[in-house]
Amino acid sequence: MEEKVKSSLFSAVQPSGAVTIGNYIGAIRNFVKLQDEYNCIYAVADLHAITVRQEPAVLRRNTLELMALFLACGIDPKKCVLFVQSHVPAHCELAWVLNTISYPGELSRMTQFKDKSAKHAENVNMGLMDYPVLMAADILLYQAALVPVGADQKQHLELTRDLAIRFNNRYGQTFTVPDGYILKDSGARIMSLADPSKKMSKSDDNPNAFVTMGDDRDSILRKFKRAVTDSDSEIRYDPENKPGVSNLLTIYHAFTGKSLADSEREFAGKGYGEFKEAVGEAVADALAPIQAEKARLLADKAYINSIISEGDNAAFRMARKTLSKVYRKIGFYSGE
Ligand code: AQP
Repeated sequence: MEEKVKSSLFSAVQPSGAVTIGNYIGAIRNFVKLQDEYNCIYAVADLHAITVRQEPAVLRRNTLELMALFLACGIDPKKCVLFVQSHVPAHCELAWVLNTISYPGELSRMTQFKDKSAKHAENVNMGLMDYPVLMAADILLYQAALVPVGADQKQHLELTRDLAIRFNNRYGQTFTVPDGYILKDSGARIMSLADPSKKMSKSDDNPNAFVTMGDDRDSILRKFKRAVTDSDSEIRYDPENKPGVSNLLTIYHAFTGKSLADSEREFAGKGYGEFKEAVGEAVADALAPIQAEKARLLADKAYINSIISEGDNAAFRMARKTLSKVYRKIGFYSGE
């Protein structure tokens, strides 16, 4: 029987802080769902993380922790390629080539560049502006047909497509032009608990704005208790008029699997206090086994290092193949 060729899919998470439940709901838990159906390539994006100033020891620790979290959440290294971005030099090499077909105008228009430049006004560096070109290199190196990203990364994916098409038009068919992959029910954009008009971010200055995957039960309950809601008392999913309550309902739905409508019914007539406590309990219950597994894995650093090393090697080979093709197409002398 003819075996169906699986499409390739690439995604990455930055080790730029403690991973939040936003990263989990929007990205990591979907990575797990996709691993049987696609050739999945997942990276810890440390090259991206340094576009914002990082403490070296913390960056190193966050990289290991993120790898352990990927594994604890159920990403299976036998099914996926799991690696550290800076260990595969082709990412920087292809980004350089793509820079020569990218324009400052299109990069300075990116919402994330504008947001992060405003937030890190003391460190508006070229890497921050070039972030989407490196992201394009990440995706195109693996000829990924699909990229599962949260709604916040859509604009960057659009640029990746533009660069792939621009390169292919100039040098002949080289890159697969990727599509965004929005899983049914995964469009969720988790918002800040302190300001539900902003997305939840691991680098938020206010630690009450986010819940990390490593927070203990007491911190989780406390953060949900303080979550901003509204002066009304109805528990109803209505993101426009009730963004705080809707965000909590989305989180409850994501961690319990109960539909939004069932969740609304469950809390009908109940107060915000009781509702927030139930959301906190549901999140703490869901995170407990992941936290225990992560701690178990971190106690065996040699095992995590062996997974990284295998993933690095596999990624290196795949990336090299595309990069060699690119170098040939643009006319770099190979000595042959
Ligand atoms: N709040 C969110 N809701 C849903 N999905 C989210 N993602 C991030 N925040 C949310 C998704 O997580 C993946 C990894 O993101 P990243 O670490 O590469 O960068 P990011 O999008 O910039 O995430 P953060 O938490 O906001 O990091 P910092 O604060 O360092 O910039 C992506 O697929 C993203 O869509």
